[in-house]
Amino acid sequence: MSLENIFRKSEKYFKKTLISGALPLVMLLSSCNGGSSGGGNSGSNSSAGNSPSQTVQTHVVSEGDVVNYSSSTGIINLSYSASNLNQGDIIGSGITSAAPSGFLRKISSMSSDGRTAYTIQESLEDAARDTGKDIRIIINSTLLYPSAVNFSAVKGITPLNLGFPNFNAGVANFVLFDLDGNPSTINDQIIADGVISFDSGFSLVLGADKNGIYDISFKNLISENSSLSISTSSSFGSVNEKIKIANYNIQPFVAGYIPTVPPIPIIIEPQVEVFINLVGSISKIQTSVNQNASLTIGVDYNNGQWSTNNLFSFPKPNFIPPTLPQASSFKASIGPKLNLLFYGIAGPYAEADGHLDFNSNGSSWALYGGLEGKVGVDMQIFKKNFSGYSATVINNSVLLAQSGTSQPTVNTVTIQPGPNEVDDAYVRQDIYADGTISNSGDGSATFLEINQDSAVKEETLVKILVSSIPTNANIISAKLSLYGYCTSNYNVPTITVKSKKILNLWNESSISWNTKPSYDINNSNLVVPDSGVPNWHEWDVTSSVQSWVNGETNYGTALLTTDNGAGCGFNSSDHPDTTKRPKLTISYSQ
Ligand SMILES: [Ca+2]
Ligand SMILES: [Ca+2]
Repeated sequence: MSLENIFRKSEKYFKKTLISGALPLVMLLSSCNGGSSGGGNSGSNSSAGNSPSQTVQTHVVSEGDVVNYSSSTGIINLSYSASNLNQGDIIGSGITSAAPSGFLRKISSMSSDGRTAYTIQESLEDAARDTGKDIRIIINSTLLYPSAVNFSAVKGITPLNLGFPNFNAGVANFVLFDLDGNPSTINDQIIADGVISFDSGFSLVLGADKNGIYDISFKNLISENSSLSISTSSSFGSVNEKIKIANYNIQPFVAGYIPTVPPIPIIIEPQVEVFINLVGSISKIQTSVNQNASLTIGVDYNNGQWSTNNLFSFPKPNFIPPTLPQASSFKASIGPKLNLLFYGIAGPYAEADGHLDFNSNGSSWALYGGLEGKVGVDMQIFKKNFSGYSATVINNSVLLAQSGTSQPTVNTVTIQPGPNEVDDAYVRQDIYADGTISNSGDGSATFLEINQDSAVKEETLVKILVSSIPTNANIISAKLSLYGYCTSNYNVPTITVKSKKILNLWNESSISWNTKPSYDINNSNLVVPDSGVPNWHEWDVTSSVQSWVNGETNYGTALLTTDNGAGCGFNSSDHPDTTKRPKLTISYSQ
């Protein structure tokens, strides 16, 4: 039988026990041997399967059995008096309201009334040895779709997308360091601005048998786009700040089972943290680096040996050369860290940072863009009293600019064409009560519309030519701006409007819903407040504009929403107010 089938079967069994959890709580393991309680390990001849190697009793609690569980004290308060729980038994829990991350514990003693279990953490290695069962986990993060994500962040950090595994957060005027600690005096601050978006996928294989943990293989696949700008008007001595700017908690899930009867669920909880790190001495400076990278970093443990692996692509970053470079030497980085928690306890982790390094002695200077990937495993949940492992598996740096060489100048242009130089239109589909559908499009309207509900769907398409940008330009940033507003039928505070690169030809005079072109799957999201007040809204289209400048045909950008009940209206290039027509603002160097 395949592992998957084993898991599936176990899962069914587990669900059954949860549902029947109304009966007295604990499922007692009526394993072959009965409990030779407290007995030593029967190391002899205990091949996995039907051999009576088990020396401890195992129990799985269901929802309602546990009133309270503390992972720090190990105290489990039960809702009933348990006569069948004894010192040395293993007690496990799936995801319940009292133990949202589950648990895997060994009972050190019971209260006399049988309602309180005092426990210690059971490692997976101990569990395999104690139960005589082989433990095998094979998981891939694609199994997690769709999974709820809880987001929290410090002030200045805005979530632009919360969906797993595509994370996106904006950094706006974020105070990295404040010399006197007083936020109202701002000339002693180091300010960070930028955006970080990334995908974080992972895979994990773990094996343990009666001889212990024999195999761990953990991989984190990351594709990351970060832009980090540092500015300060003061000089600072030594600074060393590592700030967690955002935290994404992804719902715990059952990753497998210890195949006892009943099976003990193994609960994993992915957590993604985003850090900004600043180390060094800083004088008055303003500089920024924008980089894309995709990387896979992994760590393996086999037969007692650790090894790492990596694969990465790191094109030369875009940057804004430093202004005011005085004597300083610092490294600023931003990046996500993925932690896999087992029963809420740290296990494997991986961290990928994009960084900018600046070194100056006052007379000469150099700016670098870099990528660093670190991976490691905290071992306590796998193997007790065994030290963990960590390694830097990628450390790559590219010289971007230095003094003495001609500095690229940054040009910023705004392209805001009239109706004859731009294609902009919206497409519409109406679904009537009798089931008939009509498709339409309007390329001469003064308002571009977006709508998403069961009766009316509308999407906006805008194509502004970028032929005025030189073909060798390094696009530092490109923003598509539209003037207008969004509202929702459901009184939600915000509406997410996605921008997507259009992939094939269309024409504003003939387009309709059923002839609309296809779009790229990637998008840049903008959270627009639910408001009837018109304003400028900007979508980041840097990567689209860079590819158009590099020679790809420019078919424009589509704007749409998937928020049900939401609608938007923006001025088109046909709008009489020439100052509030769609525009592209592009900063580039050569
Ligand atoms: Ca201050
Ligand atoms: Ca038009």
